Amino acid sequence: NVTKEFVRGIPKAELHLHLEGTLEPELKLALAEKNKIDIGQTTIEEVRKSYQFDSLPSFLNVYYPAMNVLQDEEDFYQLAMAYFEKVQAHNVRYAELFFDPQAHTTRGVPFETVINGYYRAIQESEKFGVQSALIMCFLRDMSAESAEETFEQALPYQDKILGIGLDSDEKGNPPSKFAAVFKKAKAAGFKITMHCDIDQENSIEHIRQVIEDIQVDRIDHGTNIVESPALTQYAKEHGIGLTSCPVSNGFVVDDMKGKEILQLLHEGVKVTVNSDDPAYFQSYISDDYFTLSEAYGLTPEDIVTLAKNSFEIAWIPAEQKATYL
Ligand code: ES4
Ligand code: ZN
Repeated sequence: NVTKEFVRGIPKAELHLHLEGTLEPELKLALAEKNKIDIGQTTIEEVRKSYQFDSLPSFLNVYYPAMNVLQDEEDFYQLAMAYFEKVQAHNVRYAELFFDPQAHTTRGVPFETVINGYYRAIQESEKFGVQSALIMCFLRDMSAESAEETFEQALPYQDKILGIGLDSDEKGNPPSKFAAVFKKAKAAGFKITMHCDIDQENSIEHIRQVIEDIQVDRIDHGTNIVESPALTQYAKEHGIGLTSCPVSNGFVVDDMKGKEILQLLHEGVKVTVNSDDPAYFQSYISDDYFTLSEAYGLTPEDIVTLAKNSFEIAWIPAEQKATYL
């Protein structure tokens, strides 16, 4: 049977994690003090109490303002290093990490401050037994023009960015809104992924767009794909991975979507388990595996397949995958 120790012990890759979502209350308060930013709370308990959300918009309303405490390169470096230090115990061997440059550039923090801080940390992650890479996300509730500007800002740093993604509020912001900039990103050699959040309006149409029109390499969340046997079959045949986040799902839609995750897993679709925003959902990756397992009765084989999938759909060369599998 599946124990916490068993789940922790399995080597795994984390493929759906927002670096800004790793900001623990302790670091938030320390950076607020250092940078003289009033965040409205002064104790850990107060910060924790402010973490009340039952939907994506209510989560994002806590999430973005908190980022004000991130000001200089060292702050971004510290944030990412704290994550690597923490997930050592979870046996994370490889991590592809999202970051949101627009959440910082729009409040006056230069792009280079963000990328230099994060990149320095990922270069040092090996110290904690983790290899890592960065995925830059566009905020889909901002304009396509803003995404284009951000893409231009990223080009001089292309060697430091493995892939490009799309996150934030999906309502009214379909993948097609960003088709042009993702076409450019693909042509420039970036890997491509997009969030297709749980139970969105037009969920299946959004999933169809990312697969057929944008031709993504992966889909973040995307478990509504089970509603379309044709798209499910396509994802299976083409090895398009899904990065699901059960505990996060539980917060934003009150359903971990374990039934869908297991269905996809057993059909042979490369679905994975990830933590999304671990500081906010108080669940690091092994906890996500374990919580899902307890709620849906996963077998040890299910856990092993999920972990294997995480390396299989990672954006690393086949020779390197072989060393993890
Ligand atoms: C996010 Cl849970 C979630 N959904 C969409 N965008 C996000 N960015 C960070 N967490
Ligand atoms: Zn996410």
